[in-house]
Amino acid sequence: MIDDTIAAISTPLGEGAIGIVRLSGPRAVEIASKLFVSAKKRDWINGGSHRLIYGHVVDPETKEMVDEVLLGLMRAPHTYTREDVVEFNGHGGIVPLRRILELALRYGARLAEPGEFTRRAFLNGRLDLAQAESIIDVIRAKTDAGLRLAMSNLRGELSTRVGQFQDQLLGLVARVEATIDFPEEDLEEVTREDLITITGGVLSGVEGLIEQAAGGRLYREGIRAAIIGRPNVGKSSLLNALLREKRAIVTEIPGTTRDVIEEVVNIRGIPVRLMDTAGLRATSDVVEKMGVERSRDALRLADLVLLVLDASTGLTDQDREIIELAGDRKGIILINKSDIGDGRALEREVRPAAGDKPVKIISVETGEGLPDLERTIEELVLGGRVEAADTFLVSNVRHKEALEKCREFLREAREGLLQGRNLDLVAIDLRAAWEALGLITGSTVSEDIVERIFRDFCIGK
Ligand SMILES: Nc1nc2c(ncn2[C@@H]2O[C@H](COP(=O)(O)OP(=O)(O)OP(=O)(O)O)[C@@H](O)[C@H]2O)c(=O)[nH]1
Ligand SMILES: [Mg+2]
Repeated sequence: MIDDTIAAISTPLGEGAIGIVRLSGPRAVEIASKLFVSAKKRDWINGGSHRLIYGHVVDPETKEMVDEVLLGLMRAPHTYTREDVVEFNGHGGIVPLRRILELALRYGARLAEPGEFTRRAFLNGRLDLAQAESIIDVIRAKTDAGLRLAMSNLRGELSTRVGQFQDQLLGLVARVEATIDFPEEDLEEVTREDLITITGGVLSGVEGLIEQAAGGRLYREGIRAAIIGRPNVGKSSLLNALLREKRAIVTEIPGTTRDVIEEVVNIRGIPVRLMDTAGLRATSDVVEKMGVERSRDALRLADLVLLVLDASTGLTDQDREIIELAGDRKGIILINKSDIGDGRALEREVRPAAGDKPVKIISVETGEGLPDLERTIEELVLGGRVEAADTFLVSNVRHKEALEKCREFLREAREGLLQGRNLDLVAIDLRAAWEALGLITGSTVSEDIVERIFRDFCIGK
């Protein structure tokens, strides 16, 4: 039983229209009642729950009015933490919020640790671990698709699936153990077939989730893409076009970009960290030389390479060198400036050197080929399987590892059943598979893992 009351500033520190100090725990209302004076001197404490009451925070010792607030009163159990929660909605400035927090601490609250509110929601059974983790993903979502994915996990869709697998496994364990207990009724052929089928069913379900994990991670974390090419081919123009903003300087002078410019763009729901780089060429200019070095670093860091060529100048030796430099990295060759050059001719010329990189003809100037480029990026990073973001249930490495662990035990169990291995051993593997799944929802997770997960949260969440 949790018996202390925690408090924290739950909004970002800085100037804002409002700021919130949140309290949760058995003494939340009592502590708030010492600091808060309702404007109409109402008996708000004994009134209904889930209300906003207008009034002031007053220092009980000095009688100084600290801030004008709306007090949100939410009584257990229908609250974020399932405990009594009080929120002071004050003016969003560091000083008034700190003062309210200090008063709450003075009258009996303890400063909350990072993620402690959410942790209480977990400990009190309002959320399972996967749902609690998805709250960070909601906060950190970079695109609408990423948000949809996080929200589907918050609603518990992954947990439901995992829970179904766990139920099936428990059923299996029960059947296997029943057979162990009554060895004289040796396992019949039909029953063994049955067990193999069910184990195989859970195994393929788990494998399905693992397969999708890469896609889920993409929507959550995104990828890095480097735009490379020789000077003046239109790299910065491409960054601006994908960003829909004039971020990088564009001129007709080769060597305009001297440094790596990074921006996150939303490409069909996938957050892509685009790096516009200095044009690659041999140069004696010191600054440009350093820029070229950084371009090479960006290329090394990138998950995806966008290699830009210029249709109006044709393929040069420099272009060939750059194509070689990109090697067999995942990427797309873009033939730009098709509005003033023969894109098709250059395409024919470059194909033999392109390897398995798709070659696309575009014009940043007219916008030709850009929607198609975005689709190609999506297909390439999703490995050709383009699906809606919320069909990817697994986006978290920890969940993926738990599923992989489960898969190993299930394979072992199925092997055991197929080879007629001792059922005691099969039962051990099935139990271990069940436990691995519990790491996701938190039903079998150890205290220090829980600790580590919530440490990642912000204070006040
Ligand atoms: N006609 C035409 N001009 C383009 C196109 N894309 C870019 N340009 C022009 O090409 C010139 C160079 O564009 P940038 O985007 O600065 O080229 P860059 O590759 O970033 O060049 P560096 O930074 O010097 O390496 C500018 O004058 C652009 O307006 C295109 O599709 N068609
Ligand atoms: Mg540039």
